[in-house]
Amino acid sequence: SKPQDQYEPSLTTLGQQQMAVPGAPEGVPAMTQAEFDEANTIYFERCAGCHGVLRKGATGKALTPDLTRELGYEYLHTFIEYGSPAGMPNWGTSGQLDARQVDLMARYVLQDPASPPEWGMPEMRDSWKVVVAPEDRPTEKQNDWDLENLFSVTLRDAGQIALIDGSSYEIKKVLDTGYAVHISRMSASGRYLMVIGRDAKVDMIDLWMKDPSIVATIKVGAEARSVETSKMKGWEDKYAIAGAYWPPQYVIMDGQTLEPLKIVSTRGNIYDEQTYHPEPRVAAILSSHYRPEFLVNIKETGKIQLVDYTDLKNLKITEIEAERFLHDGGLDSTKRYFITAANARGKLVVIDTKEGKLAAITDTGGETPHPGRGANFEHPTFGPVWATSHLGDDSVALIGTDPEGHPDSAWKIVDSFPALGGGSLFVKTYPGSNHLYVDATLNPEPSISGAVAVFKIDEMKGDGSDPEILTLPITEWAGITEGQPRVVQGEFNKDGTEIWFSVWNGKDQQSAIVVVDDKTLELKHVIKDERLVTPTGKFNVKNTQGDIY
Ligand code: DHE
Repeated sequence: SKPQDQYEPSLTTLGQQQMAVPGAPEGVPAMTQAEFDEANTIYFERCAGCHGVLRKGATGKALTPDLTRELGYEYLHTFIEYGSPAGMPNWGTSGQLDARQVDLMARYVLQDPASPPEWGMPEMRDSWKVVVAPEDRPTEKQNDWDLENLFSVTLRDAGQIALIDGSSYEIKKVLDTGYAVHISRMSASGRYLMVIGRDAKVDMIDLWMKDPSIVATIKVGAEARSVETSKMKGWEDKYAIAGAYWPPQYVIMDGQTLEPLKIVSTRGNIYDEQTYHPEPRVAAILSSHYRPEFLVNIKETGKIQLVDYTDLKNLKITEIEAERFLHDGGLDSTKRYFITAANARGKLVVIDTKEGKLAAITDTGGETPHPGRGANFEHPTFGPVWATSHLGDDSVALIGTDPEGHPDSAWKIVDSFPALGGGSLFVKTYPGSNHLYVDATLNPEPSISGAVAVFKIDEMKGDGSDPEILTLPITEWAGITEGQPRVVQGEFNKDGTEIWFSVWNGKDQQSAIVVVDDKTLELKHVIKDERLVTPTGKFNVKNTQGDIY
């Protein structure tokens, strides 16, 4: 099990510090302190990401007591047990929460929310540790690993990442990190791997060491999802940035040591109504290839900040009015445009990172777009397009991304067609591949959440007819029969010849990674290992370094 870092207060403790002693208002089921603490931890680990720390809602519905008490215990219990096709996971029937915990959570959301404390420079500096100083690190690569083909795989509930070799499928190393690492990002040089836990712990791994290890670590808040490094020419590996959900802020750090240099709060007014929001969380962060800037999505207020990192003392931020509920997104194939989902608004926002301006806001025609980083390919009719699937329905939407060569299609939804079902999280293809892959991870139906849809790009007609869906039975290929394993997030190897899918099962159940041959769509390999606990995100070093997707 994972050693608890001594400086790292648990989320339960964070919640407790300011939590009123639970005495239930009239009509609200009572909870003991121990029950409230347990539910509070489950809430932070499972629910806060969608519903917000203050329970004001975003990807998920608002769960403030005025609303939950209106809905009542029975309704909440059923929702938590069975989920909904619109994206609420079926926590009970999937076995992720047991009957006692479902009851606990239904009672918990009827109570007043706990508000965790702030996390400023003193707390960050206390948590910051340089394990190996830059001058004590190797000056050249000291191992024989094929770094470009290495995959950093999140072992979500174990609080670890696995480094897996892309040709031998061997687990080279498992590292203890923060809890439920959300993403891995590579530094521009391809040397440093940055990971961020849901608990806002950032770890920096030096892949040049004989035995790649964590060389610096810091905790940037209580809840977080994003980390990135400076990629502009001349600024490679100079800075890192991490965005937090709680407190709502981001921090710019030294790219060699993670020393915290500048914290920027994102609290402020919603872009259109111009009313104050106490919890505008930092969602996706990307690094511009055209300017020395980080692109920071601020979810609840609907703003995208372009943060110029050339002069941190006289920080220049371009703030773009975009759309509320900004979440994930990625670059187009030229890396000039950033396309990102305002998920609860059903929209895509396009930023021109060269001009530093809004290029377009487009309705996807679907419910809750969730692209991950999206998928770039050359459509036979519409030229370069970028794809997203949806959490709330089965549709895949394609947006034209070539304003020069295909001005008529640029930033318009040029086609939309059904995949396997709602609950999709990620789409994927690769330069040169003829396949677009679409998962349906959160679909309540096991035969759907356990499979992946594939579409042949050269057969996309663009005449309004739906392309044929090929279904890959990934869970069946993994040979896992227990639980409701969910297939999530395809990622290609360095040559673009294989795509890897996680088969994500319960913590005490068997999980796997299934490797598919991209040409033949046949099963190539199944990685099973007792260390592979709840694998979710997979990040190939080369693709992550070069923003290839
Ligand atoms: Fe994610 C990306 C937030 C649930 C796996 N997820 C992101 C990003 C954000 C985000 C803001 C973009 C980061 C960036 O690019 O800088 N995710 C959230 C949530 O708020 C949400 C909805 C709820 C929560 O409680 O966290 C959520 N995400 C999940 C999961 O349940 C997933 C499937 C499993 C897990 O590990 O928790 C999950 N999210 C991922 C992955 C990526 C991601 C694998 C990166 C995709 C990529 O290809 O880059």
